[in-house]
Amino acid sequence: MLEKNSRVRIAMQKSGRLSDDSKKLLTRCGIKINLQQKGLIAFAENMPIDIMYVRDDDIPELVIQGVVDLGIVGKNVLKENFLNRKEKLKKNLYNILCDLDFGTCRLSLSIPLNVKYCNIQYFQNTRIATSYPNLLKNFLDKKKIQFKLCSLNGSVEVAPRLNLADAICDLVSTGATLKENGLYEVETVYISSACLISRLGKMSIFKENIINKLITRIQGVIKARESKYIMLHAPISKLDKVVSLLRGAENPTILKLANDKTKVAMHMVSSETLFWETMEKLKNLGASSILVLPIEKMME
Ligand code: PRT
Ligand code: ZN
Repeated sequence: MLEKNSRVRIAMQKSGRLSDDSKKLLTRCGIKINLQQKGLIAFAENMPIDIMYVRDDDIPELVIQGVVDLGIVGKNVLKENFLNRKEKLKKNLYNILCDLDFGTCRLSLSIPLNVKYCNIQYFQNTRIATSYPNLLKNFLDKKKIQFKLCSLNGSVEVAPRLNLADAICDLVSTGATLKENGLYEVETVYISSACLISRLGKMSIFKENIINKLITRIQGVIKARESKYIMLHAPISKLDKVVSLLRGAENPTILKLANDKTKVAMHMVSSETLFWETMEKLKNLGASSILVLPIEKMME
């Protein structure tokens, strides 16, 4: 029998850098979300899962307070939330269930291009604009650097031009925003990516089973995304060398060719990512008919 509140509630970003990837991940996991629903909560049609669309900064608290069972959020937001707590509240507040393969970025200190940077002492008594005051203070305190905080919620990168600050501490992914604003990175404060967290406290066996199923599927989706199915013909004398070029392909399937006794066909799954370079190296070893295929789903 289904108990009350037996649906697993997941909080994810409503609109922003993590929202598309979060939705895609759940869709890939086979969860059919009714995308027509525009409200705060959407219901999955084929699993007992509800999605709550919120601002990313609210996700840690929603999980900590038990309003939702799971959350998809950047580690930067989690760490900032943690550091913002009073000392006695800095305990284990949620579980990180798995790392996700999106939302990758770094929180960096950047300064104007026309300023020379020697070392961290540069920041002594400077004005630094950021939306991450706690991560910044935590980093600079360890280096015994005093600074003046210029707390901004958005458009941090314009602060030096407006003479509001001498430097900024902001998230960077491609670096294009810094470039456009005449700034360059000099120190990495924190490296981040998205993760799946769960609330503490007892859950029913029913919910635990759904969550475990979801974690297995997420891990399968991530594994499939970083893996490729490779088929090629290789000289029998070079099999070991071929395998050594392909990460994770230690156990290939080997098949005879109809009309060539010097070569065999090899089928394998590999997590090799530098594919053009690797294909050139395979070709140099005498491999031919190289096919690289994406993998739709994977379960070990
Ligand atoms: O409205 P809401 O509060 O939900 O969203 P938000 O505006 O606070 O957050 P959003 O959507 O900008 O970011 C959500 C999360 O995505 C962050 O907490 C990070 O975990 C992750 N993430 C990954 C990023 C970036 N990459 C990123 N590049 N968050 C923000 N940026 C911004 C950065 O602040 C800067 O303005 O993108 C710009 C730099 O990007 P590049 O590519 O030019 O370097
Ligand atoms: Zn936010």
